[in-house]
Amino acid sequence: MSKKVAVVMGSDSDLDTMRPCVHRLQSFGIPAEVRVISAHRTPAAAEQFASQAKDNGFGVIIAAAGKAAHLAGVLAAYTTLPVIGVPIKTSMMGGLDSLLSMVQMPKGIPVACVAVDGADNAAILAAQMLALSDPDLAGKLAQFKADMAAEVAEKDRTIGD
Ligand code: RP5
Repeated sequence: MSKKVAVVMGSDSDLDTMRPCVHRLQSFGIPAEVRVISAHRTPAAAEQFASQAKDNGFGVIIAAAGKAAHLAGVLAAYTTLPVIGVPIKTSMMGGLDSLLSMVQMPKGIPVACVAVDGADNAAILAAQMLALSDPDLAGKLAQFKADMAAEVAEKDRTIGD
């Protein structure tokens, strides 16, 4: 079985956006643990979670937050695990505030940031990271890409019908 992926979000209001992430991880058979931890409202919990994540069996952390979206960066500060950030869409410029808060990390503490509301891609990227040391998962990812390509090819074939 592959390592666990943590899907951490800054608020339960992020959950609907992040459901596709959890479902995608499940579709690959990756155990996911969903948490609500805020960089600002529960900073001690953020530190504790990230500091212990590796020892607790996690391989990747996915962190979703909106507005002053510091969660991914704060978690990354306390772990050597890869952290994938998902900026959540807001009423401010479609979530550009979240994106910039997440992606503009200082040198030395990277966050791999996907698109605004890019929950599905965060799961796929996490799977690709875990697949480096998990041949079974690598096979599932190869099949996933082949299925996707076949779907597009079928649309290409039938679009003019
Ligand atoms: C962020 O602020 C959360 O990640 C969420 O996207 C946003 C709003 O949070 P709530 O005020 O709805 O709890 O911390």
